[in-house]
Amino acid sequence: MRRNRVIRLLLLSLVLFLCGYAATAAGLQPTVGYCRPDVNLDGEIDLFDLAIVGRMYGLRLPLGSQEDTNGDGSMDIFDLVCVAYNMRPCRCEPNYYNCNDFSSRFAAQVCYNYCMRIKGYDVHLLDVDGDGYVCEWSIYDGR
Ligand SMILES: [Ca+2]
Ligand SMILES: [Ca+2]
Ligand SMILES: [Ca+2]
Repeated sequence: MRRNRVIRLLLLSLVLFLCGYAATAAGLQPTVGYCRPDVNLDGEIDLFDLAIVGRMYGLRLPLGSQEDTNGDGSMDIFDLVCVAYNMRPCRCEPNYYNCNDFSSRFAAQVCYNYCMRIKGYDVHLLDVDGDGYVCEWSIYDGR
């Protein structure tokens, strides 16, 4: 009995896989292996996108809904992973933040490290003395 169930599940998986493959081949939106993490279409992948997925977690949606990152009609772990995996710690537009915009010095350091990697320089001017440590002069002593 259990063996039949396993075989049925395997067959179902194969059918779903082939459906996705056929849809892709036909130029339709694929149902698997697809990730559109900018849920609110604001050009950034951040906590706002994650919050939308979290709020709608477990819901069934019409196919192709904007909030559904992989277009499979349900808000589930795949949508959470899609957003979380692509999230950036902060924006790297020049001088967008000051030290007191971050919840902690550590958060500022994470942002600095990320933008240094992406842009190659201290876009927010968080490290005035250039020693690689941000917000040292700030009276705010983050955790
Ligand atoms: Ca977004
Ligand atoms: Ca989904
Ligand atoms: Ca410094």
